[in-house]
Amino acid sequence: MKIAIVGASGAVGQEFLKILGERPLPIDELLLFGSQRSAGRTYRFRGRDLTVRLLQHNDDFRGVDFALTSAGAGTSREFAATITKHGAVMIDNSSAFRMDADVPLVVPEVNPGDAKNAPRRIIANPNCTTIQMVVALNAIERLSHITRVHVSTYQSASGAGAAAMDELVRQYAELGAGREATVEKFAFQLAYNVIPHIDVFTENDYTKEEMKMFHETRKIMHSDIRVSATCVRVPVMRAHSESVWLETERPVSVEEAREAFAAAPGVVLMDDPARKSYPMPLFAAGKDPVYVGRIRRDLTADNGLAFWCVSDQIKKGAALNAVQILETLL
Ligand code: 11C
Repeated sequence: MKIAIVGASGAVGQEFLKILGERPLPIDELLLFGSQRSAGRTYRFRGRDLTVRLLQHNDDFRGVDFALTSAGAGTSREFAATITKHGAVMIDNSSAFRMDADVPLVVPEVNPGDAKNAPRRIIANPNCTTIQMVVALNAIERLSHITRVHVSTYQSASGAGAAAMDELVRQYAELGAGREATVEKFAFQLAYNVIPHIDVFTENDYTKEEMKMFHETRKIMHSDIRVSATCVRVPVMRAHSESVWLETERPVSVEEAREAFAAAPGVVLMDDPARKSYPMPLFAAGKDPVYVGRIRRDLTADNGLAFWCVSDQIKKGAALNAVQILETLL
């Protein structure tokens, strides 16, 4: 099997390399692609040094079976035809094609069957906030249809990329040294702050990030579910947290919900508040699962439940989910 990574030097690209190296996939050849800035760099994979090639409109993808792409929506749009023209399946981490009717949007724990119907040979990886939420919601949906969700997110710097992670570290260092924090990747200083603004604002005053949670959740779950989100950047390095409130058609007890989460694929239940057992981003960083805890009855609606979930944004929120899509196809 021949695999390509597009955007190899980015935070998600580097995670692709790591995950592909760890999993028992029959990879005969791995090609790395990047921009002018990263072309020529070398990365180690399974004991060999691989050099990043410049992504160009040529025949470099001839013979490639799967291309894992994470270089931004603009690059995905520009290069989709070049990547797929010789038969490669493009598993795309960007938002470029997610809502296209002929492009499946897949979270393997929820809708693995959708991956098989990709007429353009493009499969989209959802937004990280959506992925971790639907993995958890799917457990409850099996008990009773979820009609609506309110969610507030606590999103790590990693969602804005490797340079943003560096910026957060630098801001704490600058402030600690008595200097002003440099702000480049975020709308404001993130150190010692939270910013209720991710991606651009849309006409209805929600941000694009918040509307992704509305639309992507419906497509993945094949559901009329409505999601009202507030997405917030917090000074955390690489795992996103979400405070989720949901309403089901029939009441679901906390005990039923706990059992469902415990049995759900991709979920680890961590819900023993008396022993201070609940998920936190510091400890979810670098791990695969979606951790769920703080499960409780909603106090305002008979059919309401509340919970808290945490997952590594670069892993399940991006690279791991894409590799799992590839594994689903194999
Ligand atoms: C963030 N969720 O945390 C974003 C990053 O549509 O793939 C991923 C954006 C996307 O900033």
